[in-house]
Amino acid sequence: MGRTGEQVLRGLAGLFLIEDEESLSFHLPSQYGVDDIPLVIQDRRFNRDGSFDYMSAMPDIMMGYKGNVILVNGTVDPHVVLRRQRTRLRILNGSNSRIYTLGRDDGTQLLVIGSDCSLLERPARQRRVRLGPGERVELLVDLQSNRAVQLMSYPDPVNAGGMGPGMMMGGMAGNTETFPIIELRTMELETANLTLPERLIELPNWTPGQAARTRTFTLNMAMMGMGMGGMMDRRTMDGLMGINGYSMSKSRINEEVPLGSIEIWEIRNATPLAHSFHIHDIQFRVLDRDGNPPLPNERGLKDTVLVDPRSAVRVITEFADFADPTHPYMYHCHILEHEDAGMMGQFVVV
Ligand SMILES: [Cu+2]
Repeated sequence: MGRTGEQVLRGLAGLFLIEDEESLSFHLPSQYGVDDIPLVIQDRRFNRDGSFDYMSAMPDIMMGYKGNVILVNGTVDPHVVLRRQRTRLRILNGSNSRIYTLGRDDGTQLLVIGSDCSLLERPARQRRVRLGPGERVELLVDLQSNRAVQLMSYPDPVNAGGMGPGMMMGGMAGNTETFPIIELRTMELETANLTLPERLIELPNWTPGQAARTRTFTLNMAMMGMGMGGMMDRRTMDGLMGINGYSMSKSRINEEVPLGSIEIWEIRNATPLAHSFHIHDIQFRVLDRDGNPPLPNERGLKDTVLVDPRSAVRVITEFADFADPTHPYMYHCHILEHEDAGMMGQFVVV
């Protein structure tokens, strides 16, 4: 605890690929490493000797660690040679804090089939997919023979500016840059069946009317030296960062959730940075962002959701199992430096 950022930076990040009979029934590309490719996207800074630079300078903590080199599956300047017309990419943003705004450089829309924890109910086409730390997305990419495509990251339309003058470190410190993630090279491609079922899986459709209650989670940062200290409650705030005024403490259970209840969790972000809110134990559906419906790539089951500056996101879920009065689950910001600085809490299901 308190060292997750460094642990992940040094390699402790990966994927589980989970299938069941239903997901296999759609005959999506599934030959691992051939037309079913996991991509873990991370960013790093390097020292001159090639070791990772993990400076806990204040901007690294406040804004989250940002690197100036992109790694995909641990590889600098990555490419993959594809042999099939259609390939499935299972993408994890395994970065400590960077948000990616993914898109294809040839202007073709992304074909999204899955989110963090499930397939979508129906495939969706989107020009861009924003992915915060800890979030996942599954894409199908359709390719043409002998024509390479770059999967790119574009400037974040929502959270581009960082925290204003003095906090920007230049280069890729913000989310304002355009840069390649991975090059998808092709040769002569084996043709594939490019039809897709219009409907994929059925998801639980919890409605606000079923919710026993709404809990609110306000993300706090002590904006030191930035004239924004009034945003936190100094009577209760016991660390640099917290949720509802409390920094993470192993000796504090912040919430008790009754087993079997459906609840709305409303995450409020009054800070000038986007945060990536992650809940253990359950998988949720996103109800809305400031009252607006979520984007198609957020309509699957999820466990991590971006909460943009000065906005609120409501998620809904059912606490159906794994009750235990003593062993808690965590909820936290998935910007790992924020988590390590205390933007985390604990709940039990009883
Ligand atoms: Cu955060």
